[in-house]
Amino acid sequence: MTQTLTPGKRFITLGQFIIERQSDFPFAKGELSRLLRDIGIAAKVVNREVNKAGLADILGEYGETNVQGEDQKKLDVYANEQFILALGAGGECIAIASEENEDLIEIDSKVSKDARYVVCIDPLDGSSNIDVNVSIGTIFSIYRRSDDKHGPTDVSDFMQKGTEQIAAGYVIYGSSTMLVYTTGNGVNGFTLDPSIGEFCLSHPDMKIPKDGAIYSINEGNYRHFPEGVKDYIKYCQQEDASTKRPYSTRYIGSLVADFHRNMIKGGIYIYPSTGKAKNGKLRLLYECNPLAFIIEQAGGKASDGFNRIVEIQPESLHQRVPLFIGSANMVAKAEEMLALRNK
Ligand code: P6P
Repeated sequence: MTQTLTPGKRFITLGQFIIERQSDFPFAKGELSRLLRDIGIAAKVVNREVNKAGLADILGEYGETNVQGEDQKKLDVYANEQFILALGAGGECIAIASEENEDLIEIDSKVSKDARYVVCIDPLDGSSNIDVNVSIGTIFSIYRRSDDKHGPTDVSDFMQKGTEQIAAGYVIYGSSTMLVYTTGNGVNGFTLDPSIGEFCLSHPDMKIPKDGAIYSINEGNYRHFPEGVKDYIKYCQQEDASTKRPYSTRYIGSLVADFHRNMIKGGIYIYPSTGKAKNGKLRLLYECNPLAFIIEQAGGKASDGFNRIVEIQPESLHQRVPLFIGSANMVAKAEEMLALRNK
């Protein structure tokens, strides 16, 4: 007797989803699929260590400082190594620009010598929160070398505007571990199911609300903010029921966590120029551009207060830019207030 299988709600793993969507990607020879697979593998390995950071002696200062002059925690170094190893072994990536390395990391291996992709990565953003058990994240951005570029890579492969990104994503190591990415055909979120060790589609076609009621900024720097930013903060704090103000302020101090909350609930995250950092703190290549690509694909906005982030021409690997990112109408309002002060 034949058994009829009544298909239940089949979960879709990241690998299955990438293959099913491969036709979305112009260079559909499986290259992007392998790159995203490699990143997914490294994210699972990093997740395992993040989950036990409080237990292993991996916690605590590594004793070195990274190119940003920040104390490197052992987990930063570990995460950086895991992503470099995974991307190096996958054969699709020829070089990496990492927050943790001053210079490019060239993948010098037989499998990668004809690779066409470069990856920008912040392997463990918000790592100062590791010791206090606050969510942290990985942010990545993938570019294709221009077709006329062959042979050894150099910085010019990375000096591409954010509009040229082939793919971008982030991993948030939080109450659950999620991988969220776009290849320019919408944004999809996958939650790690530890029981099967797979990222499973949990947030298909993510869209950020056009409006929100949360603003996220380190108001400890208030006195150094540009006047237009101070005006916007006052606007957020004014009573106006029709626009759900006063907004709530939420600032986790971990970009990926603040960004992801706003993706789900709506809101704006701002890291403007401050007295200490005239171009803000966040880096264009491996923080602002990937998140800007994602937010625009989800219906939001990302600017430096005046210009679309993804249209900024990069000039150096670790270049910083001010960041206003989140719900489209909230970012537009902030830009409007900055423009009024710049007349
Ligand atoms: P501040 C973490 O170091 C980070 O790069 C982001 O994750 C976070 O949003 C920001 O810096 C926090 O910076 O100056 O407010 O402590």
